[in-house]
Formats: sequence, structure tokens, C-alpha cells
Amino acid sequence: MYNNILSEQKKQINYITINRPKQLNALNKETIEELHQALKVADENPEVGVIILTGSGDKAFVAGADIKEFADFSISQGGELAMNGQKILFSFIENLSTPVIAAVNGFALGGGLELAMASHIRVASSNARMGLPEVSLGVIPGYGGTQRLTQLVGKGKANEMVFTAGMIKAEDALSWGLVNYVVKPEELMAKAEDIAGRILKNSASAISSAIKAINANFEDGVNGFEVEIEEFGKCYGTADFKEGTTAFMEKRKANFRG
Ligand code: CO8
Repeated sequence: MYNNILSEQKKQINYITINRPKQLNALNKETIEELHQALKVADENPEVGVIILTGSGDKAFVAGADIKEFADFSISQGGELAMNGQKILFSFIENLSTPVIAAVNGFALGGGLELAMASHIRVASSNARMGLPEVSLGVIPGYGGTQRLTQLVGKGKANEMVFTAGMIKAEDALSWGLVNYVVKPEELMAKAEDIAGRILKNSASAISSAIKAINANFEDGVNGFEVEIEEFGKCYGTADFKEGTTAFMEKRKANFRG
């Protein structure tokens, strides 16, 4: 069905793997479109509670946008590239109602790090290397990197990472707050699944509301507190709210996904 990615569902987790190992999983146009499609399908499937995104092979999560494909673009094509990519993949992921965990299994560079940063949670293997090398190519990060890196690590560290175009090690990414956990490569998927399992115990509709409220903090001209109030109110109309509160009164575990 897809040429550049694999999408597989086990229990309530949808695994999406970028599968161009010979190109270190670089994101060409077709891969971006396929990722959009697979994420949309997973998000709309009520059987899916968490999406785990990773790269094929043991070397790279994603080594960036496919440089070979974009090297001769004009100004307008460059702008369009960034705008379309942000719309169909990077902002799209951030605003999905299903949580996305990026399992960063190696190089996450340029568009690859931007993909991990657009995901809701990041776990990295100890061999992962992260960076935004765009200025070494004469461009800047165009898939939301200047914004999301600054949100995650603060302006000073973001400036350093973007201006130097350098790579940082997984341990540094952890201490900077760029990733949530660093584990041995062989433990990466288990760690992502452990987080997924803890998410899956909870109300999918409440998590979807939480994503909207948290994201609202970063939207221009939007009052996040107001979005929180609105989403909080909406929860009262859900079956999950009834189940969660009833289970508490009955001193049993809530069964949200039965
Ligand atoms: N795009 C296309 N192909 C890639 C990319 C990429 N981003 N990264 C790696 N590859 C390919 C290599 O060309 C090579 O292919 P081949 O065997 O046909 O020559 C294959 O993957 C294996 O790579 P290497 O032999 O280089 O592997 P190494 O282990 O020696 O090095 C590195 C690994 C350090 C990750 C190295 O591959 C590298 O530096 N890659 C590029 C990283 C990069 O700069 N990424 C950011 C891209 S820019 C971006 O994402 C924003 C969009 C900018 C638009 C482009 C403007 C020109």
C-alpha cells in the first residue's frame, strides 16, 4: 500500500516506520504524503489509542528532508515546500487527537528532528544524534524547527543548535529537555510501548482535549486558559467522564476502551 513507510497495528498501538534505510529514511515528497495518509487513517481508527513513529534500520530515525529532491528549488518552491510540509505533516501531527510517540532510533537531523519535535513525546536510543544542520546548507529549518526547538529547550540552546548546525548526543538532548528518556537501543521500543501502555489506561477523549488545551498555549492570539475551560466543560458530556467517575465511586478501575 505504501512505498516508503510501514504501518502496522498491534493491540491499540499503530506503529508507523519510515522505511528508506538506504537514504537514512530521508523525507522525500512521497514519504511526507504517505506519512500524512497513514497518520490520518490511524487517527480516525477508534481501535488506535497511541501512534509510535520510528525509523527503519539501526542507524537513523530520519536524516532530514531529502536534500537531493529539493536542491534546485526556487524561492517560491522553497516557501511552498515548507508550507505544504508543515500543513500536511508537522502541524498535522501536533494537532492529531491521538498521541504520537517518536522512538528516535538514530540520526534525527533537520526535518527528522522536526518530525520528532512535532510528535507529542520523544524517547531516544543512546546512539541517537540530533541536530538542525540547515544553515550549513544555506537554508533554515522550515518544518517548524525554529519554533518547536525554542519551545522545548529555550531560546539560548535553540540559537546555539541552529547557528552551529551541530549535532548533539542523546544524553545532552535529555538534559536539554529535547527528549523525555534515553535508553539502550534494544530497549527503545519497549520504553515507547511502556509509555503507550500507561496512556492507553486513560480516557481517549480526555487526552484529545488535553492535546488541544496544551497546544493552545503556543498558538498566537489564542488564550490557552479559555481553551482549557472549553475543553474541560466538553469532557462532562462524554461517556468516558461517566465511566471514570462511576469507576472511582465503585472503587474499581475505569474501563474506557471496553
Ligand atoms: N537527503 C538525501 N539523502 C540522504 C540524506 C538526506 N537528508 N541523508 C543521508 N542521505 C543518503 C546519503 O546521500 C547516502 O546515500 P548514497 O549512499 O546514495 O550516497 C546514504 O543516505 C547514507 O548516508 P552517508 O553515506 O552520508 O552515511 P554516513 O554514516 O557517512 O553519514 C550522516 C550519516 C551524518 C547523517 C550524513 O548522511 C548526513 O550528513 N546527512 C545529511 C544530514 C542533513 O543535512 N540533514 C538535513 C537536511 S536539510 C532539512 O532537513 C531541511 C530541508 C532543507 C532543504 C534542502 C536544501 C538544499
